Amino acid sequence: VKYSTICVLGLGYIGLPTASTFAARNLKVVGVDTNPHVVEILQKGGVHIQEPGLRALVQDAFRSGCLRVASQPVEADAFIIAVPTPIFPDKSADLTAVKAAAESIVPVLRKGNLVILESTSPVRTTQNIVQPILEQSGLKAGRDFLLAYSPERVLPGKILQELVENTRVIGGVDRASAEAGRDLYAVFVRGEIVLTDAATAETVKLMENTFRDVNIALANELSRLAEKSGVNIWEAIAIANRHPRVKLLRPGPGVGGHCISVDPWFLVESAPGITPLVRTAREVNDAQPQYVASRVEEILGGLTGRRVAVLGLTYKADVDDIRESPALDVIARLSERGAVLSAFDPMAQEVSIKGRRADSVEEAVRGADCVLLLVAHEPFRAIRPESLRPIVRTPAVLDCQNAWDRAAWESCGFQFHLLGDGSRAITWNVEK
Ligand code: SAJ
Repeated sequence: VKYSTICVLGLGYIGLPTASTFAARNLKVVGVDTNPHVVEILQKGGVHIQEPGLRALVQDAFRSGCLRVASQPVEADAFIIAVPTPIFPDKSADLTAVKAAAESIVPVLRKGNLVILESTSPVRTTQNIVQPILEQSGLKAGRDFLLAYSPERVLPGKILQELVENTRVIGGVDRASAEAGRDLYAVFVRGEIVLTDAATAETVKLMENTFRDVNIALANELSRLAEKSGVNIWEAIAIANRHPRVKLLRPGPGVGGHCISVDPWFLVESAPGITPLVRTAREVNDAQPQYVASRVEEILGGLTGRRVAVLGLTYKADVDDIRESPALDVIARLSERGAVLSAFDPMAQEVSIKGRRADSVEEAVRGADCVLLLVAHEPFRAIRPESLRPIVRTPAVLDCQNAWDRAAWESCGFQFHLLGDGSRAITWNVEK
């Protein structure tokens, strides 16, 4: 093994799984986080992130002695930067954490080291931002140390599996750097490892998430249209997707998470004049929570004093992450217009919202005028409408995820509404 000691900067959703996966392959890993709270939790044997399998992996890594945590980088053969790259309120990229991480490597950078940036970043960040910072060490990228960009592409909820199985892209500032990156990740990656240059790898990452954002925006726009034209969008999409070259995504209450709702802005920021499509898709998806709030208003004939029970707060099903969650935006908009809210999410118990936090579905739904399903967590899919009918005040439902069965709700007296369904008929081709 060429690289036997690794320092991973940033122990979040990507850094922690990456650090512990290397440790599981017997590399000596030091995980670094600038948040003392994160370091403390990990040192006490806890894990601050919910992700299937992660707790056990981290605990094994500590037990084997291959993983330890620190608040500052130490000398190592390779450094991996996996810190957040959020956007400022004006939608421009906030590279504060990437810059700080690169600066913290400078004092410990040695000849022959490999540095990899994993954080999703605007195109040319590796060469124009990270490289000059690292070169403050007096060492030159390409000549004295190796530098590459390798985007993470894992899906929250399946991180550990996808980390190993997905195709890994490595973009070097030169060929030797890309090859060095391959040698490092080959320790655990079973998928293909594709080598390219740094700017291409940065572009690839942004394109992937933009592809998804644009397609979700299309689904959202078509779903609004379907409501107007008396069609069920879910039925229409199910049939259109039988075409061998069509793959429409799903409409919903909006796009959240720290990736898809953020990354397209990096492309727009770099050239606003030539990216109208990317920008419009972002705007369509960002307008979706407002659209959902208006649907609830329509269903109830007004919102003032009406009680809305919100099920789901996270940005998508079966994860605990609330970053950029459209559900929180829907709640804010309903409450602005005078609705009285109660909300329940078994995955995100700590979040504070405008309204009451309930501890169960029943508690959230009791006395409600509308049950609003925003996130299709597994336990919500299994809800039996007959158990809720006696405890609501007005039996109305808006399902924004196509998770529930119209016939079952209607048969126990609910007025059932489905986002994107203007037909209000039973569908023939939709699988739930
Ligand atoms: N959503 C829809 N309709 C859909 C699919 C998703 O409304 O048909 C919504 C979800 O509810 C959620 C948001 O979009 O609010 C994003 O969810 P997601 O599951 O599409 O993606 P993320 O953000 O969890 O993870 C994405 C992944 N990118 C792609 O699939 C191209 C993942 O592979 C990346 O690693 C990750 O972004 C990242 O870190 O960039």
